[in-house]
Amino acid sequence: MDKIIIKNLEVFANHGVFPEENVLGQKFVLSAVLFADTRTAGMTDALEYSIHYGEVSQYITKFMQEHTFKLIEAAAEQLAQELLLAFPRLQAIRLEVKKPWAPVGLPLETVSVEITRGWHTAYIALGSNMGDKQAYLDGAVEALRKTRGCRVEAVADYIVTEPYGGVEQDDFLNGALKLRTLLTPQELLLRLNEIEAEAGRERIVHWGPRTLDLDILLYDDAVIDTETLTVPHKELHLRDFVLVPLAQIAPHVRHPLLGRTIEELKMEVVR
Ligand code: A4P
Ligand code: MG
Repeated sequence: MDKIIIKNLEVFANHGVFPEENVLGQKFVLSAVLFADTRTAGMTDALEYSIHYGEVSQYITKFMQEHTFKLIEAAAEQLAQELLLAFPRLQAIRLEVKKPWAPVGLPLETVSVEITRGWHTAYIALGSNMGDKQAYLDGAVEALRKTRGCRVEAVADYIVTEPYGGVEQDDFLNGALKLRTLLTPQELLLRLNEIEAEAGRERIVHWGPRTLDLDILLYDDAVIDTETLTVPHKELHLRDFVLVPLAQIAPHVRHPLLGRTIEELKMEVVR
């Protein structure tokens, strides 16, 4: 992807573990690589299609001066997040915070932290088969919309489906949504679990009735297999109640393990 690069912006600010650092302040030097598509700006010569590096530099300066963190890790993390939220064309950022006057008592040139953060695309399955099912699904969409660092970009039509998995229970209402997120997969799972808990979800019977079930179907092209999280979702390719809504919003997205598109997977399951 294209880059806009800001190198060695000096800011006098008050971050540090020692109380003197928070009072006296010191020099910080920041560099940022802004990842964005600059093609249209390049072809039209119009700033509105790019990111104003002057505004980004002002933003960085103000942010560093208005906050006090103990760690440059925290300064970098929070600043990267704020920039990604504030500048819509910014897809990802590599940010380095250098501290040339770090009180180490040795003749080093600088210490620094460098991080890369950005927007990710996740697809979430929604399901409910208790109470006011539509209200539970709508509530989940709304809760994700309000989550900091999450943007709901598309919501599939809800569909009524017969229960799958052998447990005798009421019909489901199922859906899927596309999310742009700054959260990591684990953070996203925790947030989904919170939203389920707020909907009164109790885990009694595995695969049993639930007010709200939120599963991560895909997260970029990530392949994850840990005790708490499997991505792509283990049964994604087997379930019509997942593939039908997902194919509505992501027909051409490819399953990173099976190499087939969602539309192709759907056609195999729905006959
Ligand atoms: N977990 C692992 N990977 C993921 C992931 N990609 N997304 C872990 C979300 N969670 C993931 O889930 C158990 C654990 O799976 C979580 O703690 C998480 O760490 P759970 O929601 O607590 O329990 P569950 O719902 O009983 O299991 P699960 O696997 O979510 O059930 P399913 O597979 O979603 O099946 N029939 C129809 N027609 N429509 C449905 O929506 N849903 C189910 C539940 C059964 N039959 C259905 C439907
Ligand atoms: Mg679940």
